[in-house]
Amino acid sequence: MTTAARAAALQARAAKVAPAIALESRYGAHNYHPLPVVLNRGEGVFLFDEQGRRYLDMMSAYSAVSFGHSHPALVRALTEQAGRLAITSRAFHTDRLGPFLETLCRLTGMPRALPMNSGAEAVETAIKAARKWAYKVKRVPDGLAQILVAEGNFAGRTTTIVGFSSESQYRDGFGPFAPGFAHVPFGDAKALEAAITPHTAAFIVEPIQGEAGIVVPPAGYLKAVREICTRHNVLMICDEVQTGLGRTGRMLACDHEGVRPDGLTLGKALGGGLLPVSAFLAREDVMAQFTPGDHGSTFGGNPLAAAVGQAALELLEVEQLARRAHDQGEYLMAQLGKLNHRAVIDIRGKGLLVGVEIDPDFASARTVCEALMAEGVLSKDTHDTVVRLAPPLVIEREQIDFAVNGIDRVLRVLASKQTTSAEAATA
Ligand code: IF1
Repeated sequence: MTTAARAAALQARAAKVAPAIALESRYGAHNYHPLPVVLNRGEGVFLFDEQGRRYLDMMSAYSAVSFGHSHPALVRALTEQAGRLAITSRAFHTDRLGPFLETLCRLTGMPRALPMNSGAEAVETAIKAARKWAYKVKRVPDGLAQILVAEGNFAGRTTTIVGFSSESQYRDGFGPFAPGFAHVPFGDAKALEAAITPHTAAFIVEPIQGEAGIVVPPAGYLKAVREICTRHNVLMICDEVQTGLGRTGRMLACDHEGVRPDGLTLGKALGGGLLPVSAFLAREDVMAQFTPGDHGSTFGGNPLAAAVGQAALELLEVEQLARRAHDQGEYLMAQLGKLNHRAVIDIRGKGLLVGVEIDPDFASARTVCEALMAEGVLSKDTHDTVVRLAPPLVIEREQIDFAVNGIDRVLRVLASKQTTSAEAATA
């Protein structure tokens, strides 16, 4: 049975037992292929399904739930603010936005921040800022600004952004796409320098590529990119929507190499795992390109998002969660390193952003994730072969042990099934 047929059978079986899945299937667009589990409660690192089964969350909503599900301090910040003032638009000032922006700038070392909602909106904001800076400051001829992006990038799902994706599925059927983007190999500083022209406005790059399969560039890459961009007057814009806010063991993944980008996008965990909050941060002359009316968003910088964002940043700092992600990430990598399975062809990442690459001849990462679900561990595959392990930063060591033991059991069972079927085939 093909993977698709097996998945359909799994989905059909799940839909039979779960009305929620049947309703989703009947009334929703089928733009995702979720695991057949219906969650109805989250608490810390745990998620619970409708039957009360408990799961260890090892993907924290693609790193949006770094603080754990429904963190009490963040829920309190949300409910108190929601009861006082939630949405005002930016037509007026509020008492919440300024302090949030100040904290955001202080913790990232960037001078200015523009609040948005989704990560893609922060990236789109970065693109607009870079282009306008190129025309007004670098004096690139109008309409000719070019932005370099890395092969394997993932920066969101808008048509501009998927227009520069290297993943055909994210592009198919959605053209025509915006011009003005060119690809360079990820991790190759020389190729970046060779691609720069007088019209190059910026290089947008994830310090570690998430969706591409937790791809860590060679040591020194970010520093080399910084030097090249400075020398060629090209903006270095780091997309830290996935890697930022402590996830890789430092406040920003750029901090591992002491690199300060000219622009930075944040999202996901900035909303405390409770609501969408993102931001584009940049140096003064870049952010100065936005004058009143140039750019905006109905919900961007609303007092509810600012209050929750502020509480999330304070929690990150007070509980030293970046440090914790470093320490727990080292422990996770050490425990994974003890796995003795031929199916595991690579284990990579930084902090609590880890990918376990599975030999496709052994099983798909999706199959491993489905089996992990039965072990009480929820994770997500990326690019067919990589199991993503990105738990909440508040995870404890015994919970890491539980996840690694689950992976060990799953790989053992899958291996024994393979042996049995191989023996049957030769009998
Ligand atoms: C999906 C993963 C994918 C991002 C980076 C911007 C955005 C993302 C580095 C846009 C979003 C999400 C989107 C989600 C799956 C997930 C993801 F890497 F996190 F696992 F796709 F690669 N920059 N990543 O990772 O942020 O607009 O979604 O808030 O689209 O399926 P967004």
